[in-house]
This record gives sequence, C-alpha cells and structure tokens, in this order.
Amino acid sequence: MRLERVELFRISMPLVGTFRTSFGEVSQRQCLLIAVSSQGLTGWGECVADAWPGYSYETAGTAWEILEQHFVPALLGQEFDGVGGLHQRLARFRGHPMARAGLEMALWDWLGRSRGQSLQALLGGRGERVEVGVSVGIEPTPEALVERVGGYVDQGYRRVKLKIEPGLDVEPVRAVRGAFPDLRLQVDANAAYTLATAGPLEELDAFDLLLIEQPLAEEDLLDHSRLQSRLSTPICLDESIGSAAAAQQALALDACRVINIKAGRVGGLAEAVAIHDLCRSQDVPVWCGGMLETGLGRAANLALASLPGFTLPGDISASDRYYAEDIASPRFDLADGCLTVPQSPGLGVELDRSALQRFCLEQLSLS
Ligand code: NPG
Repeated sequence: MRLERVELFRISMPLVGTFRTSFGEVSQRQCLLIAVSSQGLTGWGECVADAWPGYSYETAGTAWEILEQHFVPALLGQEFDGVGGLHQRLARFRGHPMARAGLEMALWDWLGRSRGQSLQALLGGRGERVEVGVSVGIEPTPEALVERVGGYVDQGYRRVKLKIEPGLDVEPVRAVRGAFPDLRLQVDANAAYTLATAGPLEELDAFDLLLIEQPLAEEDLLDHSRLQSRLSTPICLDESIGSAAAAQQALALDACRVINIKAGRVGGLAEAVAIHDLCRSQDVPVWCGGMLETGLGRAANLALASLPGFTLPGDISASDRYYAEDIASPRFDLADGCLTVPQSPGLGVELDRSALQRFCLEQLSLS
C-alpha cells in the first residue's frame, strides 16, 4: 500500500470524574487521533500519550513532534506492505512506542476496512463479548472509596482495581475487602514504592488479591523479583514491559507472574499480540490495560482482549465510566459484566467528525 495522507488531531476530552493515581490527577484527557488515508479509505488510530509525562516519558506533545517530523515522513508516499512493512520502515527510529502504536492502529483500521474484516478477526481474537473490570482512583477516605466501588459493583463490574500509593494502601484495601468479601480485587501502585518502602505490600497478602500491579520502578526487574519472593500475591508488571523481549526477561527472573498488556505502551497491537503469544506459551495470565481511551482505543482494546490468553478481565470499562460524550459511536455499554467486541470492518466504530472538532485543540494534515 501507499499512504497518501496522514492527519493529526490533538484533542482534550472532559472525564466524567477526576481520576487520581500515585503519579497525579486527571480530569481532562488529552491524546492524539491519527487518520491515515489511501485509495479512498481512511483508518483511525489513537495515540494514548497524555498531556504530561507522569505515566511514561511520552506526551501528546512529544508524540506529535515524532509523528510530524519523523514517523509520517518515513511512510508518506512510500510503498510498504501492511503492519509488518510499517514497522520495518520505522525500525531505524528509537523509542516513542505510543506514537508508533497510534499510527499502527490507524493502519489496522484501514486494513480491516479495505479487506472487510474486523480487527478482532485480523488479530485472531474470538467471541462476541469480553468480561471487563474497572479501575478506581485514589479516594480521600476509605468510606468514599467503598462508596465508589459499591457504585461500580451495582453496575455489574465483577473485578475492581484500586489505585494505591504509600500511606494509602493497607487501610483502603482492608475497607473494600471488608465490604465486598467475594469481589475480584487487585491493586495498582504505578511504581510508587521501593524495595525499602514495600513493607505494606506484604500485608496485602491477607486480602486475597488477584495481583499487585507495578509496585516498583519501571527499570527495576531485579527488585521486582526480590519482592515477588516475599509475596504470595502475584506481581503483575505494566510500565516495565515495553516489548516481548522485556516480558521474556521479567518472566525468566520471576519478576512477575502476570502481565498487563497495553498496545500503546509496547509500540502497537502487533507487539501486544507477540507478548500475548509468549505468555500463553508459558501459561502466564495476561489482561488488557487501559489508558482512559476514547471509543476508538476502547474498540481496539476489546478486539485485543478477545484473544484466548487474556484470561483476566481488563481495564476496559463502559463508555459512561469515562466520557459523557465520545468521539466515536456506538458507545460501549456494560451488560452482565461484559462489553461487546465490535464486529464491523476495522475498529468497528465510526468517528464523529463534529464531536472531534468540538474537542480538537490542534490539527495538521500531511501529504
Ligand atoms: O480504565 O482506561 C482505564 C484506566 C485504567 O488505571 C487505569 N490506567 O496506570 O494503568 C494505569 C492507568 C493509566 C491511566 C495510565 C491514564 C496512564 C494514563
């Protein structure tokens, strides 16, 4: 194929509520949308890089720069063969996985539309529905947290992830576990501890958690392995796993026993599938992480989460958990703890150009 035009949009969408993690608070979600056009068809992708570098070094600003100055010029007007060809053309550039993944998602959408196949079919997923969970931000008091979790349980979520940080870990978890003894519960520290401050995480073994996600620094596989030997709860890695090679090393070191897969973090859906395949071959459970995606990214996450190794519910909640108004339709509604995997060609959702214009801060067309 030959890319004729690439459009970049930087958007900002209000979340229905403020979301607090150990690395900061967000009430307005920024990201980039990318449209690739060729042969009269357009594919859409979402680059999940946020306004500021709290979760990762990438931001919407750095992704814009890398796309405009490097990735898009390396592809525009060139002949290349599908997703493999895209990665070959970008192989000489280092890093910037979220920028790479956004462009790749647009290409998957384009490919699906041109072949009349859903992303689910292209990736090798199966089934009409996937069971999903919800991620709950840090709340000021255990009572407020229990109330928030209760609201989600009433909506039908059967797996809840609690954000934790030093000082807001054991007591909030104790309160939620006390109120919901049978709920599937897990926690996420977003790298907020060190081996020296990880004592409270050992106390969490008492609460029958599915996993403890990313307790220590991104680079620190060795200390994760040391910590895992002190815990009976499985450690799950997120930020630390940037590729299938990193996943292989983490598993070999017993630095984790579960992996959170996010296509944006690992440079795209192709690498996400490679991590899935590796974990499946070693019987390591995986689940699909979320980054407050719009309906576009959510559609891609659902297709990915329908692969057979995704045996734990992902952070892929219903549209109303995030946005009163979205830029893609249809919206995703929770039914019996599940969301429906889109079956139409490509991502299987349609972008609403007028909603896009309302949320758009900046746009650029490259051809
Ligand atoms: O449901 O999309 C969702 C949010 C899930 O907690 C969630 N995401 O650390 O995994 C994370 C966190 C996140 C949010 C990370 C925004 C980066 C940006």
